[in-house]
Amino acid sequence: MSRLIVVSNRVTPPSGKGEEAVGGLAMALAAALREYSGLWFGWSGKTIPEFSGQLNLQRIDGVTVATVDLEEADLNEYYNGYANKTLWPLFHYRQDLTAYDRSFDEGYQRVNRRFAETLAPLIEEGDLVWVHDYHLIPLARELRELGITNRIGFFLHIPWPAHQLLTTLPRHSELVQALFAYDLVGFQTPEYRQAFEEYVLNDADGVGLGEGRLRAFGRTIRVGDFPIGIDAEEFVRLADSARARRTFDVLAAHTAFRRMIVGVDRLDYSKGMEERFLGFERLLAEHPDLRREVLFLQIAPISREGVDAYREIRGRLDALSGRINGEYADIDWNPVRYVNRNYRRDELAGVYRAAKVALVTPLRDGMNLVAKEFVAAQDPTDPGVLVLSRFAGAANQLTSALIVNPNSPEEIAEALHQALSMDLMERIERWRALFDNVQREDVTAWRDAFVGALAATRDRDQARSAEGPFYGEQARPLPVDARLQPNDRTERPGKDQAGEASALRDPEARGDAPALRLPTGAGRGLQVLGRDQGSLARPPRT
Ligand code: ADQ
Repeated sequence: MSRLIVVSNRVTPPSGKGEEAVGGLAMALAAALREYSGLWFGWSGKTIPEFSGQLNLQRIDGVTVATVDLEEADLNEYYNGYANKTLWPLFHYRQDLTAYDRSFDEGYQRVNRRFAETLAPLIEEGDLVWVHDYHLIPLARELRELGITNRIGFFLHIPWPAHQLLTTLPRHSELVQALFAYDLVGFQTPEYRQAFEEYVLNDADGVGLGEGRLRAFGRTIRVGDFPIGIDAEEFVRLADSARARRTFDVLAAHTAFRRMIVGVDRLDYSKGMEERFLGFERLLAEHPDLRREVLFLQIAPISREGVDAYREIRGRLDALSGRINGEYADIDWNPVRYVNRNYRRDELAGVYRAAKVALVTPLRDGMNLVAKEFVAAQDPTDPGVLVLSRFAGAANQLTSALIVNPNSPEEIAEALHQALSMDLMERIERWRALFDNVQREDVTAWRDAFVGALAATRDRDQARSAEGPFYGEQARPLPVDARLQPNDRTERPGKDQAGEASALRDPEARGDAPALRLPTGAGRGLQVLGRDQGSLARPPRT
């Protein structure tokens, strides 16, 4: 079986059994990596004065993790710059917040090149490489230029914008061309895939060859939609855990005789929280009978503090929650409870279960996992109601939710009223349909569909493997040993001479000392670190 190499901006494997702080996506990727004896590569989250290319390797709960530090300029131009000030707002239809700065673009290309140079020596023949998200679009092109001919897939977690919008991006053609260095490009929904196809056909002189194949820039790739899911089974279990029950009890005591509406989002302008607050305010204004009967809990951990737009939305939400509470609060009731903290996943499960309604109303969202987590956490005999934005990717699957236009506080207020008045039979009926989908199209189904499609690309397109500019004379693949320094050729994190992946076996399982038998010099340097649960225990702020 091929090894799997996962590449993402941040690397967040679970740090041990019983750990409930790591997201379902990280769990699913870690499980795949254990299954395929692969490794997970990305940025360490740390900055150093000057980029060294030093690779840090760790073995965390059966997963090999390889990270690299970046320098301050990389953080500003690549992460806070092109990724989060250019691509994120544009792909979420916020052209007003989109910054076009040449240094951001240069930093983005530079970091992708640096990632490629550090990663390339770790890639072996037959490995499948799975690259995640908008931070890393040019990575495959950079790897190809270093002679990597492996199958490389890309999955975009966020929306792909309409082609008219994409053309407002300087050098949009280069960005799309970079995606043609992959073998498979995956989107969350058919709508995003179609938007990509439209760009290729209209703006890149491309052609559709049928069966999800697209040809442009002298290359043929496969495209598909792979809606991401959650680990539904795990979430059901979490909702029944001791900590979830305790959280449920605490909230039940605090909301006695009241019904709780919940919102859980990273603090991000794409999540529609201002409009949501206004929708709740409207509910209170239009239904005086509901005042004191309802309470809106918004949990919104702060994210991307290095970007101005995030500081601004934070200020506006503080003001808005203060205004609503100022207008309607009573000595024993605050209508809005607004908290900026991270919670463990089992605590979140308890929060979801205690809520009668979830307001998931992003203005644009690739998928939105909170909607699915809320569904999985419900009590089947007395489930809450999901109010869901039509612009969340999840709306394609969760059609039995109350679907709203998140730009309209009126629609949000009406849906809230309908949810709060819904009888038990209708709630159960809607919930069953939702849960059926959440369970069926879970994270494992997503992962297997993507990896399966990636593995099949060359089978179906054998002839193509030696074709196109990325496989041309100039980029003839080098044998893997030729890409390593002479003293790097021992103990690579792959198969050893006996053909066994012994270097990848969990040293804890064998009772080995903490030092790992891992490569001695891949990339431009290598640092093998011991197990470090603390630094990886909490989900990172993205
Ligand atoms: P995000 O924009 O981060 O992800 P989302 O899909 O909702 O959005 O995932 C957020 C995750 O963070 C959820 O698992 C949620 O439980 C967790 N979370 C939120 N608030 C938390 C808190 N206070 N404490 C702890 N955990 C919290 C991007 C895209 C999405 C896409 C995902 C996955 O923007 O559209 O669904 O990737 O592809």
